[in-house]
Amino acid sequence: MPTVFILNGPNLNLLGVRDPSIYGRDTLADIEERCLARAAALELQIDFRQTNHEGQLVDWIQEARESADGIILNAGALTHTSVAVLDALSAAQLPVIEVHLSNIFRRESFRHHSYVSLAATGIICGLGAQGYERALDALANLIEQESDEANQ
Ligand code: CA2
Repeated sequence: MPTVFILNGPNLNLLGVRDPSIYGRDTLADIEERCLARAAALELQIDFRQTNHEGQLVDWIQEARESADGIILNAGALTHTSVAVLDALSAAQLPVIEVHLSNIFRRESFRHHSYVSLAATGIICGLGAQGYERALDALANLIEQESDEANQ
């Protein structure tokens, strides 16, 4: 079964605890459960992780290069600051879906720029927890397309 790494960056462990008007009421554990159910339906295996540390995120993206078929990434605030995360994603040479719970374009202007987008295949933002499920749908298609092309 193809494997998808679902990686979450700084402060996403606080979901459901504060700011429900921006990020919704789901905790990160709730989002993981929704992803597990959707992945089972799509016949994908997922590895769902969260870290508050930039270097750890870079290490996991490097690991994905070896062990995964695609990446779903909500890099949290590192989205707007981290060239290191961008470089790791570029090196991974995998399909990447960038996810944000909130619509970053309706928020402060510093959230309008994303380094992650420069290496992302696609972006989903503003749909709350549902965005992770839609990202799995998109990755399932991309992974299937890649395997069809490899078998031609
Ligand atoms: O909308 C998103 O998913 C974000 O990636 C969330 C990040 C933010 O820095 C990005 O601009 C957009 C923040 C995650 C922090 O989540 C919290 C949850 C509850 C309470 C405080 C922070």
